[in-house]
Amino acid sequence: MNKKTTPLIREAEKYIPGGVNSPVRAFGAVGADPVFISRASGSKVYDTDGGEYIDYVGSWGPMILGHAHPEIVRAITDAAGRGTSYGMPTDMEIQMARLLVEAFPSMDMVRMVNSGTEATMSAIRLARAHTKKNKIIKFDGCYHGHADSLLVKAGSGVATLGIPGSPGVPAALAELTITVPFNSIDGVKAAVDAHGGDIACVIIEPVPGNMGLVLPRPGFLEKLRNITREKEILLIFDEVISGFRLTYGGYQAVAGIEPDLTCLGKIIGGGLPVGAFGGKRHIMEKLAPLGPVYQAGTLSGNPLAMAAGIVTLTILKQNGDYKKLDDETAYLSREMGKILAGKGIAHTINRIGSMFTVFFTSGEVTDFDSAKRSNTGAFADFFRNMLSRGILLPPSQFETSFLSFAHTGDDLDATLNACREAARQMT
Ligand code: HOZ
Repeated sequence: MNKKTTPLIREAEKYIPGGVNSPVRAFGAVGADPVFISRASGSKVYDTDGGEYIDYVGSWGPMILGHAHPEIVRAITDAAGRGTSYGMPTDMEIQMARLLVEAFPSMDMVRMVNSGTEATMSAIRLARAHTKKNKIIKFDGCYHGHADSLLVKAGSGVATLGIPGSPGVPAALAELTITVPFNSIDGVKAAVDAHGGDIACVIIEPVPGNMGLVLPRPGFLEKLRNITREKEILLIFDEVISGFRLTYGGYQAVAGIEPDLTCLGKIIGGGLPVGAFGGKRHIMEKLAPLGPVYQAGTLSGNPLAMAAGIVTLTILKQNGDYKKLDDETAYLSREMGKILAGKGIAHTINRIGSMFTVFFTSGEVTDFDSAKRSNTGAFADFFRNMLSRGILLPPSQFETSFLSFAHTGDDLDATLNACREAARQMT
């Protein structure tokens, strides 16, 4: 680990709670001080001491084209020269909306916001207004940002820090959030039976990436769609992570399912703050100014974010070789598995496309409970060993690693060499 980061975190702690502006960055769960980044390029990030790391965080998902992609940098620079914010509509917002609607057949209309949290929070308000019902169902370990209703049994930083319940969220509000184990259709049926006609929506990450990576069992999402349709409950897919990550468009296309509302973020902003939610016209038309459901934002549709997002989506649409990314990630995770197995280290690797998580348990990981059975001490040990060898993984067992189009064969070889040494150290 580099020398300058320790003083920087101590300095940051004087002014910023925990020294970080988002808890998962604090490295607390892996027993290390955070790496402070000074720049990034392609597959690499560089710390303030000049240390170089092959990056599998990818800003928690957005950087699918790699860092500082020249066309994105140019688009942002050009946009900035024309002004950084107008608080008025632009033609770029039309281009972005058209790209999203064309990529998601379930969406006729889309509203841009500034983060995934805003997208999910707004989609839930819209679902409640549309159905005139109050309760929502979410899944244990799924994370949909930090809006009050969505922190109940949440993944990501909430899981990493082991925060019980949701202090600061009024009980009366938390009681409206019903939680169910991921992959449990019986759990969904029981919740729907118990709460009768008052469930407005079910919100789900179709491919959860915030309890580590967990995959939906075959048939689970279809059954969820059938139940929600039958009971007139809106189905919201949170594709903030999975959108444009596994294919051009959403995982919903891969699964062959049309949710009622979709939430997006991360990749669609090419690394700038962005979010979006959309769905069928008759639902979206309930939003102000057409309808009574209020939702707004001074920076929504910001020209820099639109410029970066449009270029990112255009490159992905024209040249996004998702099959190559899938093959490379399959190779990396398979070889990592062989190395860990060779040293007798209990592990399970979940992977889909360019997303993967190494869990330190020999059992299957299919939901939050099984994810929590992973040996987080072993993960921390592995993380620190990899970091000291120039490999930056997400600093929590309950997150997902991402490959980008910028990762090279040499990067993968270097990662496997580091993994070999880490595994040797761990045994
Ligand atoms: N959803 C991201 C992690 N899984 C957000 C990162 C953060 O909380 O800073």
